[in-house]
Amino acid sequence: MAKRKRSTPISLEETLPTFDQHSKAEDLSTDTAPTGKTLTDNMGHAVSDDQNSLRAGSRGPTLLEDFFFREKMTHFDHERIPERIVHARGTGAHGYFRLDKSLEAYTTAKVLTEVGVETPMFIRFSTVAGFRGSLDTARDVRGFAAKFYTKEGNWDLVGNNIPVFFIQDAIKFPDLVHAVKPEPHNEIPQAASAHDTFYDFIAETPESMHMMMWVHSDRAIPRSYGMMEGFGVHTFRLINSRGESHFVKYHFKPALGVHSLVWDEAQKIGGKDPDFHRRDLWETLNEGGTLEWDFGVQIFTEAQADKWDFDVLDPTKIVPEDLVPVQKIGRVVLNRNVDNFFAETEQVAFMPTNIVPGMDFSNDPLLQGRTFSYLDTQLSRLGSPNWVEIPINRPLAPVHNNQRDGHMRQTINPGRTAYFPNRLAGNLPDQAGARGFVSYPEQMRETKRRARADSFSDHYGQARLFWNSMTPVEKEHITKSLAFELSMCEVRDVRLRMLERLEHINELLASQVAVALGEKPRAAKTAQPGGQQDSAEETALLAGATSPTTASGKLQQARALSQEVGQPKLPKNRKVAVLIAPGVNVAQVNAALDALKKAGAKGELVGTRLGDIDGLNAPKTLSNTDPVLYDGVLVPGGAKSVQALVARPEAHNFVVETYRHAKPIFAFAEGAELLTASPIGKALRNMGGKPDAGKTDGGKAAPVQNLSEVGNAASLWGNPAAL
Ligand code: HDD
Repeated sequence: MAKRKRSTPISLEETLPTFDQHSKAEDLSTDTAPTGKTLTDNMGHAVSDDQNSLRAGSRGPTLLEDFFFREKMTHFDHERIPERIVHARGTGAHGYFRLDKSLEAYTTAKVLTEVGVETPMFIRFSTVAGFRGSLDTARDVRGFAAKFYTKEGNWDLVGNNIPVFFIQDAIKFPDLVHAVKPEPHNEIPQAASAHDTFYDFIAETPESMHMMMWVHSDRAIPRSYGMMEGFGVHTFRLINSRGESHFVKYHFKPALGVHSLVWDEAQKIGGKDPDFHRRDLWETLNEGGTLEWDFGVQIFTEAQADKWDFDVLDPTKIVPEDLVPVQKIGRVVLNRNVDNFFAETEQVAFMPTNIVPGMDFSNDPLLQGRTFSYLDTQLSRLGSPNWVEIPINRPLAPVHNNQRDGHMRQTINPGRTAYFPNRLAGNLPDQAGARGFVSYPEQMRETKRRARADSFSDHYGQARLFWNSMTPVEKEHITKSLAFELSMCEVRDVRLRMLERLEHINELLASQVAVALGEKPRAAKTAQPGGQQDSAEETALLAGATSPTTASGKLQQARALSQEVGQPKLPKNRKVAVLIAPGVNVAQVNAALDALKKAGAKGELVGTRLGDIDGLNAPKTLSNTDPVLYDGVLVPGGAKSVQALVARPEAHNFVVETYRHAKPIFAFAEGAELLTASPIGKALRNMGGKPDAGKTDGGKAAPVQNLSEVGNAASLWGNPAAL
């Protein structure tokens, strides 16, 4: 696309010269700083010496007239902007949305009706509670904020990887955030909800119980951003050309399926590589890979919604996919890293109010409050109403209006009229009328009051649905997570009040958590500390193709909620550590790396030392990386190499930790000796050398030509049955 001359009037109807997935990249390129050979200051003066300030004599004081020094220092002093009050820690990437199926029956929005068009996108992923420099793998909700640069202006879907929220009304948001952030007197703990103020608030806020189930599930510790779902959370509206309204919920379904870390891994990764998710995204895109999601919608009418026993305006509720299936309508692909983190990822600003004609809000009271908060926050974060001109934020659609001036205004608006109506400029720019954004003319006959609808009062039904829909392993993880977080609360009363809440969801869950907290079991059922017992009807889920329902038709379980059921388990974007030392069987290593690559996975050489080992290049060593950073480990043959590995405790640790976290271990030829020499050797021998549910090849030497099985064995990834 040619460089846009922003001062030339362009009518709304005029189509953009070209519009495809690259349009935003081309737009951003108009602001990319040229790389020159001569160092200059910001006014273009060539700098003679950037290493010595101007002094009175070589040992005297620095002179005030040193404008090079002052400019450089002043700029540096002002390089930071306030971090986001929530979602401060995050990272983002560019990509596009391709529509495959038109929603013309429901909306006039071009982004959802023009099949085949590739709309440029920017997505920022984040954690909620931690500061900007905190770790990626905290137990937390992940922000999933998507900006679509559509022909009709920007559309932001500012969602999360969890489809419900903690609270029902935006007026409670400051309380929620104050409670979960580090406590104000000592600013502890960082990026963790495991503390008293959070659970004090939650225990007094029963509407948060459904969300509690999700944040204690494995969803809150994703393996990567490309292995988590995204949700618009709220019910929104779509409006078609006849002016009819339908409700809609938006979904992003990851092509790789939903997969998670286990808590032990997540905690260790936090120390070993706090940038774990950020690095995964960066490396994948840098190596030419992509992160992809199916984009889907649940569409339903107000009349349908009126019949359900929950309120679709209540953001603590999902619309189960068994009631309204998700129709996949297109593909979201992330394929390009940013050029500059601050300019793009830090300055990107999302607003739920960025919607296009053919869309509208619902009366969800959380969404209603959000329509105020985001513009307000951008003003304080980015410092001026002209933040909309920042390259990453400005739309591809032309902008022309009478807004002027303010801090850091970039646009040069020619002419003398900056008001409407005007006869001097022919009343331009003119209003679009029905062609522009028109709010849905909903009939309102309510009495003004501060109150919550009765239909918002069931706080436990869907929390139970979630719990009932979990597999035994998933239930065990939720139980352990609750036990962990509540055990970190110092005030016993906070723990006891939370146990009372849990009792409303499931007595066994409450009892098991109680026992772990040193309290009496909450109910008649016997609690097994650390264990999980369930009644038959609670675990009946896995077999059937559809979710079982109760006789009354109410959902007892919903298959889509479990991440162990029906998710694709693919080797793509997985990373395997290949342990090598001098004397390694190079042919085996190369064959293994090839096989992994063919399967879409990546092998990373981890050497006993850095760099060259028998002509192979190890970018990592046993000491500068860790098994928790990989999805599996592979030990190739080569007697000398394996001997050297057996002599290194870190190599044993690779085998043991990978085994503990139920990730695949592959050993070829002599490589099996590391397995048998390691502390898991005994376990392997006890198994009679038989494969342990595919975790190892049982210590048997696997011929090189069978390495393609690396790809097949990778189907094990996604098995959450770890510690
Ligand atoms: Fe929010 C940021 C998602 C409720 C107020 N929110 C923010 C981001 C995401 C969400 C993903 C990060 C955007 C980025 O990457 O820049 N927020 C949600 C979801 C919610 C939600 C899915 C419930 C369904 N948020 C919510 C409420 C309020 C806010 C009820 C206040 C009324 N959120 C904000 C904010 C932030 C924000 C303070 C901080 C930074 C920003 O907006 O740009 O305005």
